[in-house]
Amino acid sequence: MSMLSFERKYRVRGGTLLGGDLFDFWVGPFFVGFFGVTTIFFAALGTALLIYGASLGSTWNIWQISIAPPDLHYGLALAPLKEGGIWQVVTVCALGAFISWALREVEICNKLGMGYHVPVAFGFAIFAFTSLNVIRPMLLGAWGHGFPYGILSHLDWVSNTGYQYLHFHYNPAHMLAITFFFTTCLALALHGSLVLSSTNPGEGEVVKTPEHEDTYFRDFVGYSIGTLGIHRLGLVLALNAVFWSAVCIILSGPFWTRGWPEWWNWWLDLPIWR
Ligand code: UQ1
Repeated sequence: MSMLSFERKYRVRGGTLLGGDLFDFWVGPFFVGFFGVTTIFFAALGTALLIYGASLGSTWNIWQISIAPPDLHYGLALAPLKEGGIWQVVTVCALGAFISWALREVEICNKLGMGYHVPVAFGFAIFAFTSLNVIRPMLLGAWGHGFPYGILSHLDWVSNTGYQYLHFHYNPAHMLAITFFFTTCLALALHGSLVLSSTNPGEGEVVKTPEHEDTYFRDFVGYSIGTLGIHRLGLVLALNAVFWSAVCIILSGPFWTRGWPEWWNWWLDLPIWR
């Protein structure tokens, strides 16, 4: 592996949050750590439970397998394993694995003397999952409001939940989230294409510098955000996309129960029309 000579210098002891030196080692290219062990534990247990749940179901068709949350009448109680309990334990395993993964990222940041941008960014993704299957179900009073673990079934859940609010595109937080997703795509398309164009100038030509990249955008739109700036912009756009997605689903149900188009009546209800 070509990076090994560089990595040797950074494969340093310490920086762990828990377990001290006990799990402070690598397996091949992978850092283990206490949270590497807990990630494997939760991921293995969760996967085994999903396979057990699938074995109780009526199909092995990968698209159709679904592990459903408990019926609404169980509220926020624990349900029997075969009646949504598997979903509940899998949800705990998923959170255990996701949070372990984030903390393992923190330990690696510590070793390398880096900022915590990567685990913080991943934390937004964990927040999105938590919004759907923990925060919103708790606010609504039943685990049955979570989405099922299945490829097609979770898509059906998204569709049904959307139509429950008549037209989800009128949800203002959903509008913001979509706009951030699209703008993230635009920014990465501009950035990826700019970097490739300057590093692939053509047969026999020298690779171009960041000054060429700045100049391209100054010529093109009169402004260059810079090589560090474009990555800051990309991160801010991507995190906002995830954040507003979480907000838009938490609003739906706990804070707004009618159709989203109706929410816009606040505009027609402004006293200025009277
Ligand atoms: C940009 O200005 C820039 O700085 C040189 C980059 O860095 C390599 C980029 O990737 C992009 C896409 C831009 C242009 C971005 C804006 C907001 C004008």
